[in-house]
Formats: sequence, structure tokens, C-alpha cells
Amino acid sequence: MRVLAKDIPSAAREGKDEIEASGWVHRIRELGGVVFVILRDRSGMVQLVLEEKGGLTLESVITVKGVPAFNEKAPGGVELKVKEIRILSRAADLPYQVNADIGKIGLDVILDNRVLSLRNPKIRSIFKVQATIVEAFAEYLRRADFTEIKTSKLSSGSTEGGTNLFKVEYFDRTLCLAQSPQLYKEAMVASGLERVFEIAPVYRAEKHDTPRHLNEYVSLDLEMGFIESEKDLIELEKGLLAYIFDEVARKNGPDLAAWDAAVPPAGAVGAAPTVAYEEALKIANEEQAGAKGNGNPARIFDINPEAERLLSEWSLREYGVELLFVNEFPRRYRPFYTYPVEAAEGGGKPAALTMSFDAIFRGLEITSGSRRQHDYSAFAQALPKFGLKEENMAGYAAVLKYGCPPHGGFAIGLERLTQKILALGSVKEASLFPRDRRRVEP
Ligand code: AMO
Repeated sequence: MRVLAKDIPSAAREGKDEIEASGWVHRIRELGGVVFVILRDRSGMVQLVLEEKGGLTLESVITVKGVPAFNEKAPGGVELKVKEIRILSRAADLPYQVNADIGKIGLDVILDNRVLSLRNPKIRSIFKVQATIVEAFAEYLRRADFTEIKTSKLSSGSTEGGTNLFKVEYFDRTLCLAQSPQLYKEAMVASGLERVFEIAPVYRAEKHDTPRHLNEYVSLDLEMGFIESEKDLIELEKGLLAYIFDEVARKNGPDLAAWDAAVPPAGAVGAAPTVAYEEALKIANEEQAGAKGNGNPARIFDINPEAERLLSEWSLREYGVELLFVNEFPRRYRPFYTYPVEAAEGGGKPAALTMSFDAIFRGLEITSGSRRQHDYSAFAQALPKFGLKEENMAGYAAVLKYGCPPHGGFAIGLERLTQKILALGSVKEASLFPRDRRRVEP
């Protein structure tokens, strides 16, 4: 029976005389006629003691039978004295030093050799944290009576506006890859499900190569009916993020430790402030002006990456958490489907504001959301202002035309949330097989 590396100390304590272990050869060291091998499996590592190296190579997959024994010089204090070894798959010469400290390996080497770099437990731990995020997102929403949906990623047009669409040949037509499930999640609210979520890849043909952009990422989407404003959604997101952080803390202690990372403590998320867009700009400019040694900084005119960083610092200092929500974005920054503030508040606010928000966590936008326009005639009237024509928006019109409740939702970028929890330098590190402008392999 196979024993995992993490369970070998207890096998030694129980005095087992022979056990079997399997995994990859992480390290080989020959010393005074003895061969020490570090065996790695999904649970951890254990030292093996062999009489000879034979044909063993780094990263080969082996199965051994041996006797567990205490040895205070062995990593973890236990080793396996091998009596029998079988090479299940012999690894060829490696293209780079797979067992090296990842701090010494460049991101391109890590991504070019992805199938091998994932052998590194620290790199793999990113995806254990990511799995917990996905699980917690779904679990929290299921408990709140949301239904999980899966929608098509082939679409006939843009959902988010803009030109960042990937074209796809589809028989004798051209379609595009979905930028978001926006239309479909709204359709499913109107279908009567009322509360839905989707976890799926989306595609953005953005040409820039930055530490925050992927051309394919996983969107954690939700949409719900019968809301008043984006503030209902912000409250929902606070509960959701607090749950995700707690679950990551509970399940991924060693993974967080590997990255020297921590999630915001329980309770901190509830304290995250919400500031209106104009106020957020003011705060960002004040923070910038107040920063020591900053000379005469350029004025910040929109919530750009620098503003996101400054706002997070402000939020940490003033509210004890590096998370904040910015709402009431001016119309020009938001897609056509976003609900205007004045429609709900009888003209008390400037007409150009929307019931929209972003969440900024540790200096990066991780979420966008809004209440949506659910009134068909208002939608039809507004379309020309966005350069859109109703005949090209038949799907959207059909969602609103036949009885659609006031509704709204948001989407969290999975890789960005993972990146910020672990303080990774680039969002690409949080994608198993990232797609960027140059990279389409592996
Ligand atoms: P938006 O386009 O702002 O909104 O995207 C939502 C969230 O997705 C993430 N994100 C990205 N992550 C990595 N690479 C990218 N290129 C990228 N672009 C976006 C961010 C962002 O906050 N339909 C709306 C959501 C809604 O209103 O429900 C939408 O897609 O974390």
C-alpha cells in the first residue's frame, strides 16, 4: 500500500517494517558511498537512502519499498531505507534546474517550461489557493440560493463594448469569443432563476502586455434580480470575499506560508469603505501630493493603476484593510447596460453618473459590477448614444422586452484575486497556461 510522504513520520512511529512510496525524484546527493534522494509527491517530500544511484535521473517517477526510520539529519527527521526501487518513467535531461529556488528563475523560463515549472511545490500552491477561491465562491453563492450556469463562449457580438474581440471562423460566418457572459447571465435572471453565477473563461484581445492583463482569464460572475442599487451588490461582495478569505486561511495555511502571504483577517472586509468616483479621485490626488519625496506629481485624472495603489494605501491606513469599493462612475467609463443614477433618484444627482462600482484590493481592480438597465424603452433610446443599433442587439433586447426585473451583478477576475492574495508579481503566474500576446504554448 502506498504511503504519502507526509504520512511517513507516523509510519516510522508505528514501527512499520516495510512501506511503499511513489513520486518524483526531486534531488539526488551522493555522499560517502550512500545515495540520498528526495522523493516528492503531492503531499510533500521525504528522504530516501539508496545503496546506488543506478539509472536514476532528476524528475524520474519511481516507486520504492523500504523501512521508515528516524534520522535527525534527514529533512523532517525521517527517512526511508530503500530495499527495492522501480523506475516507472525515466526523465530525460531537464531544460532548466527544476528544483532551484523559484526566486532565481525568470518568469519567462517558468512559463515557457510550464509543465515542468508546475513540479515546484511553491508554484503548484498558487493553484491550490485558486481551487479554494473557486470552491468558496460557488459554495457561498449556492447557500444564498444562486444557481450555477454554464453559457456559450461563442458570441455574435460584443458584450462589453470596445474592440477587444477575438474573431472566430464559424462555418461560413465570423463570430467572436465571449468577452463576458453579460448577456446570458442577465437572460438567466429574467428567465426566472433570479440568482445565477458562472465560473468560466472569457477572452479579451487587449494588445498591451502588463502584469495585470491576460487575454484569457477566468471570470467569477454573478447576477441577481430585485436589487435597488449597486450598494446591494457591494454588500454581497463583502460577504463573499470575507468567506473566500476565511476559507483560504483555513484550507491553505502551508500555501500562504510558502509565499509569506496572508489574507485580510476575519472582520476586516466588512470595514472596507465605499467612495464615489469623484471622491476617490480627490483622495488619490491628495495621497499623491502627500507622499514624501514625490516632488511635483502629475495630477491623476482617472482611476488608473497608480490611483488604485494610492487608494489601497489610504484604505489600509484609514480603515485597516487594503480593500475599497469605488462607485458612481461617470457614464463614459461604463458599458451601455449600466443603470444611470438619476433614473432611480429622480434627478437629484448629475445625469452622467451610473450605479456602478469597482472593488480595489491591494492596489488592483479585482471586480467590476453594476445595476443594469432593465427598462426596455430606456435601453432602446440610449443605444444610439453608445453607437449601437438595436438590430445588432436582438438578444439583449429580447431579455428586456418581455418582463425583466431590476437586476445587477458583478465579476471578479479569478487570476487577479489569486495574484493579490499571494502578492504575485504578475497575473500570468496565477494562470496555469496563460495566454498573452506572444504566448500561446504550452
Ligand atoms: P470587466 O470588464 O471590468 O467587467 O471585468 C471584470 C473583472 O475581470 C477582471 N479582468 C481581467 N483579468 C485579467 N486580465 C484581463 N485582461 C482582465 N480584464 C478584466 C478584473 C475585472 O475587475 N461584465 C462586466 C462585469 C459585470 O458588470 O458583471 C465585466 O466583464 O478583475
